[in-house]
Amino acid sequence: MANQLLSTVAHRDTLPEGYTRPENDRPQLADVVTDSNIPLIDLASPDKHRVIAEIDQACRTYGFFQIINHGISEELLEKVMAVGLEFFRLPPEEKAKLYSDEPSKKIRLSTSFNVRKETVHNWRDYLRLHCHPLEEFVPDWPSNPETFKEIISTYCREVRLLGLRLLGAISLGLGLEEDYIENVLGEQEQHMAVNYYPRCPEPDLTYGLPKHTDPNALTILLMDPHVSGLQVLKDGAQWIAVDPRPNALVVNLGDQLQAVSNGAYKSVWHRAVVNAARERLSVASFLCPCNSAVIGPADKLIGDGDEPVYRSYTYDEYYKKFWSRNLDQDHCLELFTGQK
Ligand SMILES: O=C(O)CCC(=O)C(=O)O
Repeated sequence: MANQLLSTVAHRDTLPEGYTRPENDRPQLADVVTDSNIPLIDLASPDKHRVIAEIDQACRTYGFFQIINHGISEELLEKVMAVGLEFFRLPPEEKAKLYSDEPSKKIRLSTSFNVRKETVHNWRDYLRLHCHPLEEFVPDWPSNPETFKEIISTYCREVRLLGLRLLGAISLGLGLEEDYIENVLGEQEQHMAVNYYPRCPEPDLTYGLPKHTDPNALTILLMDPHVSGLQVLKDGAQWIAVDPRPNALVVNLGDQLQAVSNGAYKSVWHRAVVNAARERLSVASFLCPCNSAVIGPADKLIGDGDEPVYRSYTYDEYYKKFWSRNLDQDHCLELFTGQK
């Protein structure tokens, strides 16, 4: 129900019922560190081989990296953030028109992750949009704020081109043909989550989003330039904060690239924590294989005695399995190990 949206009510000094995590599952914010080695890759560098090598290294070690000089203008990034915030500040009756807690709906304003299934909620509202092909979906996107459709569709177009370019570099880094991954993933869908995390009275007790990996191929995240919140798990043990850098985008690998790379690349565990003083917005763009794409380790990567870690499956099978579970359960890809 739309009255579950966090962005429509004022919050006082304690968490409402249903948001407090059990003691053994809290963010332990004092244990989170910053890491000055988080890979930062300049996509405009004239040394293309070096860019590919840096991306390869980042995918093997961290499973994510930040990019600068990616070709999307500062002005557009600012407009996307501004129109996103404007959307969440609309009056409740306007937002209620788009509310749904049905995960299969292609355009929906919702809250937490999967309110129908989960036992503890997350401190997040989100607008979920399907974005490709744009002509098919844009007519049903919010028409309030008035500039929303134009700004977000321009961003979607640019972010898709950027994503395809990155997939080419990732293929080359794996020693595959430049178009290998793009061909495997087929005519990719593109989804967007505009995440809004209101100020939270007790950020130590809850999450904006609990630890999860992304089920898709590649995620490009535009973060609020002023408020931190994204944290990633390094070496399976240490949470590190990914502080925003001006005009940078964060790229993280999803489960499908871990499968294609036969486990050489990591689909990184990440989470969003919330903040007592500031609201925060992030815009995640997901490149997703087409439903019928058959995913599995690339043949070239399982020669020379390397056994396939994952069996082949269709993305449709994977995506249904992902949404039938809780976000923070074990890695969904673990259910797809075995022979090709
Ligand atoms: O808000 C963030 O920093 C993370 C968002 C995210 O992980 C997601 O939308 O899947």
